[in-house]
Amino acid sequence: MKLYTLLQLIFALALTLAVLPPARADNPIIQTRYTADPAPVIIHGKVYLYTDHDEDHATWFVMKDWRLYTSSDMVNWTDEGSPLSLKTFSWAARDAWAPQVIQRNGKYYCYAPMTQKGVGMSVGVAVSSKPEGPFHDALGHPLVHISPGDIDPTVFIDNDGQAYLYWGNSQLFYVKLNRDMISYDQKVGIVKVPLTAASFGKGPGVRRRRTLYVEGPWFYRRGNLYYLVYAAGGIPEFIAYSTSPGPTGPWSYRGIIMPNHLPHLAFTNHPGVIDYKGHSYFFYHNQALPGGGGFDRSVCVEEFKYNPDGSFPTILPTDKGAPPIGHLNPFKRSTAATIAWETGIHTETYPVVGVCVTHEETGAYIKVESVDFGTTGAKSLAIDVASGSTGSSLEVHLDGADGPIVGTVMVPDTGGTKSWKVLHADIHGAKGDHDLYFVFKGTPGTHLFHFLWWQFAK
Ligand code: FUB
Repeated sequence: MKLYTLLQLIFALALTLAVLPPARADNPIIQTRYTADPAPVIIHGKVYLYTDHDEDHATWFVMKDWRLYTSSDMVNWTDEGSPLSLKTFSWAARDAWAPQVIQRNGKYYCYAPMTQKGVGMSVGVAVSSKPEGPFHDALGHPLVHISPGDIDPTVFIDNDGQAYLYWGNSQLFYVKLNRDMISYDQKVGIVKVPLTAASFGKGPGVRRRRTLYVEGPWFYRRGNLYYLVYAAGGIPEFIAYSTSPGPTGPWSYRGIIMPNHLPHLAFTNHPGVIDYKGHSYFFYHNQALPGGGGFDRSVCVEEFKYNPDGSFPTILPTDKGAPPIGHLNPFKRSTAATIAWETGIHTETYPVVGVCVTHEETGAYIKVESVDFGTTGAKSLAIDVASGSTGSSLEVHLDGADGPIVGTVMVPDTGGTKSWKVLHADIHGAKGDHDLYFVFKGTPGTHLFHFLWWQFAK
């Protein structure tokens, strides 16, 4: 190749890299904590994603509270804190496992499994007047307990108003919930679903596994078809599904949705499926975050399309995740805990102010994806921070933590990390649609400042 042609090629490549949008890597969608067992639900036009929470450095399931994240664009997730925990249930000993929340009569009901003191796994129900909680134990005792496999409740209200709760590990049960959502039809009682190869696939036959069904059922209806999507096959688990013409069966095994033995998947998996703004989404968990493992898992999401007959395509885990389905409006106040991707930060809930970003060190950043500054652009930025030290700043970059800088807010000592102050900076060159990066700068090795919310002005 002639030197001239080679130079042309290098120049063309450099130009292409310069104009390419930044590579997206948004899975796992929550990076500030290990999260598992996603339970998404649409409330007030937003996706409310309830998860459980694996404690750091766990060598078994060490899970004490449930977490909530919300999004209206599928890429920026706002940490809403912990709406309930084991402390919500006086009878709970440990194991805050896979929950699901549903709305009825202006109230929100959270069904959650946990170990009942001296008994074993049981399913409780908590209620709140707000989806963000706090939730309160509705009964003071479990809603159901029938076997050691009483985990992973999934709840659904059918078109005729009848609500169903399915659950179970190795065995599958359901009850017909009464309209109060905290009791069930005692005449029907707890129904054990027959696990047959036709309904749930032929299993390995070892121990009790005559079918593929293991745990983590996710029950819903789409058109006239009822779906049970579940963790299957033993360890490592894949995700499979069955469908039925009615809410209580007969179920027909339909195949595998997400195989196992793929990079970053954990030995468990757990589905959550929703349709939102004309798109279909499949939530699951893996172990892809740094330090991750089978007991330090992370929730992910993929967009998919049902086949015309309502069957699922194969869905493979990606590190890209789902594309954005909207733009974030930077001229409306956003909490600092609204994050598409981050490195080096934590989120904490503080009395009075709520969830904020903490413990950020120099170089840490928050990425907020697909932010539309419009054609006139932003002229200034306001941030609410609390700091006990001097010499820190928050840099505002576009399209990369080292992308063009459009402003810097100097952060003085505000009187301590409980003393909140709104600070301003001029912004230059923030127009159009960009990924926004807040980069924390200050003395290396020290915690800089707490960051509560931000808002641009035109
Ligand atoms: O997270 C604890 C348990 O692991 C869940 O209840 C199961 O679905 C599995 O993901």
